[in-house]
Amino acid sequence: MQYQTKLYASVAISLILTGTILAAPTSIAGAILGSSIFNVFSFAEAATIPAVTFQATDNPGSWFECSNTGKSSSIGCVPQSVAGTGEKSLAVIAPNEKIAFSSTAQAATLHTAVSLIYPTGAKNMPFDVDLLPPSLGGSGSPFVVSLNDPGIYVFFCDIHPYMFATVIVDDPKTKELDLGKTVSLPSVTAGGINALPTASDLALRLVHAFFVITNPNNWQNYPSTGTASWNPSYPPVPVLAYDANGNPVSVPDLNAFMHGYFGEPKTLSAPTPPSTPGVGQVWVDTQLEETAGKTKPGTATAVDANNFKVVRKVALPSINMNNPHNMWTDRDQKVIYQTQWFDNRVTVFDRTSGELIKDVVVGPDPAHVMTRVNNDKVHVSLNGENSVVELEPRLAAIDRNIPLGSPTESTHPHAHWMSSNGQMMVTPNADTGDSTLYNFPTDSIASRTATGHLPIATGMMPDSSKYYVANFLDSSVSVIGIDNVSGTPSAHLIKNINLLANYDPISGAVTGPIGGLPIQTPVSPNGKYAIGANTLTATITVVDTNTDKLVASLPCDAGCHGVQFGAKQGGGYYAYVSSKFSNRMIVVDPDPNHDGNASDAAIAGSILLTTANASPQFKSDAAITAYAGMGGQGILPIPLVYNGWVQNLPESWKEKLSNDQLNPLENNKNNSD
Ligand SMILES: [Cu+2]
Repeated sequence: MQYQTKLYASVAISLILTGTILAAPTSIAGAILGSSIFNVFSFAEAATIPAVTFQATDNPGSWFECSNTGKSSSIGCVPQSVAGTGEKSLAVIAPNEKIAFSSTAQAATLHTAVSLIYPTGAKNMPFDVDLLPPSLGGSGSPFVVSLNDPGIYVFFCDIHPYMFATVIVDDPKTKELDLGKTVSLPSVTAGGINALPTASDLALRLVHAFFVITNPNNWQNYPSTGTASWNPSYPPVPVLAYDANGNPVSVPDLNAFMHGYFGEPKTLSAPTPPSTPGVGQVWVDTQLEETAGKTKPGTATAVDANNFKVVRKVALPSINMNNPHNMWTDRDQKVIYQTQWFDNRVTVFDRTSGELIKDVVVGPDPAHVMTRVNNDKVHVSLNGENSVVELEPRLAAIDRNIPLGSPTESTHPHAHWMSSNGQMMVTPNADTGDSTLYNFPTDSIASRTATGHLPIATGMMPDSSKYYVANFLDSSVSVIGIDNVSGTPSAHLIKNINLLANYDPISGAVTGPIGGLPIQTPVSPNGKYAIGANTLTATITVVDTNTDKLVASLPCDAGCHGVQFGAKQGGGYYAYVSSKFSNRMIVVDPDPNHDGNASDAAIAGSILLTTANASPQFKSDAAITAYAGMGGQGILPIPLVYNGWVQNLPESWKEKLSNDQLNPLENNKNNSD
């Protein structure tokens, strides 16, 4: 009963608060209300044995690992010989059989099971349930749901939105595997899609993304010299889909079809670093890299920005560091704050020696971390909860939990941003579809602004006049204005930028820059442009902050995820971009001709994140055992060059920066005069 109560409460609250019912087309609101609130999963159903169970894990790729737990009259978990070696999150069952989601094995924190894609009108869809492990008080009983209608279903964790499981409910009457006629994606593009043909470009891109994400053998492994082939594998099985006119499209061999459609195999060339160096270091969380001495994945990798060589990897085997996701540093740039996203801890280690200073339990799914410029306190978002935790510098003590909504809500904040004067914080509330503006001088919520579905990351202007929120499931960016920045602030929505306006989801035609499933979107320190990483389209988007228009997109890698700005030697900035399912980091020069306009943004180079690119001084606290250089997520260039932080740097760092880098806001003012 707990699941249901929680589900209905959270759905109802989110709809009321965000105005989703009013904003969404009637059909989608109807679908949400009709299925999620009123179609109760009965206890009779829950009591019967599921054909397959997806267990939440911390393991790269197989985050929802399939096991056969009943007798399916179809295939059940698709064996590796068919699914592709490494693919463990795919099942085929017969109509009216059940599946389950469980979190009783190794998961250390809260995950969720949410229906993302399902046959239009399918019974029991959509749903959104919490999977709390017994170690955190979970009941231990799985969530069971009956899949009655043939077609393709994709489920995910909406805290870690690349934990995927796919189930095909196969109609025994056809000789192929049935993807169904159309699928609902209530919120994958702005406005939602309620009847996407299964033989459409968007459906194929999503199928492609699933097989790349969930199978580590399908990740992009760049070589250190020469070229390598990227050849993702798909099940070589016959499938039946339907085009936009409702006509059946029979594909005799999915593997051959996908290779033809996406032009695979592709050639990956050895990364070539930028010709102009950066300043200092660039840290990147290689969150999926596995090492000796611990059971959990993830390292933090440091790159020397002078020569773009890997100088350190920090795995912290002594604390079994679990999925390190995002980092920040202190005023002196001496320590690294490190969140453990699949756990409940935040950690601080010495930036120079890599040695652990402290490991602190803060709460479920710590996602992002930033400091406040006025007091150097540390702020960590609890992605599985409702608050941002404030800690003393170096994590010396936990000061308080800052609530982002009412006590009955679960806002699930992911990547917050702090204002350059240290007085405000903005959060993307993934579960309530809005953004909280918090005012520190009064210690209160100044306002909440509705965004799109699953807002995941924020980035703020250097003068705090407005901020950007990436809406993951809508493929849009909300631009939110802040009034009265220095007094009692309040926020209002300026506009939503549709990142897929230049894309036809049926034909796949692309007529301009695009971004699908956006994640991080920081604003440049001089306030000229916001650079976004987009995981579905594998593109880097450039938004001009003058016009708030999408002006360019550049190619990225599979699972394009993190962006941060660092100083370019001699002036200007680099945007460093990480990708989860690639072993390299891309370096973007957002404004090569220094005219303040980023429509000519270009890729300056890329950096291999494995020890094949190590400097002679390379050090590590553990040997890499698998997925070398993979999992790029949080990025942290040292020194911090954002307005507010750059002024607090020690002299030894300041002297490495140019005048415009030291005074980003002044420079901004001059340029716009
Ligand atoms: Cu999760």
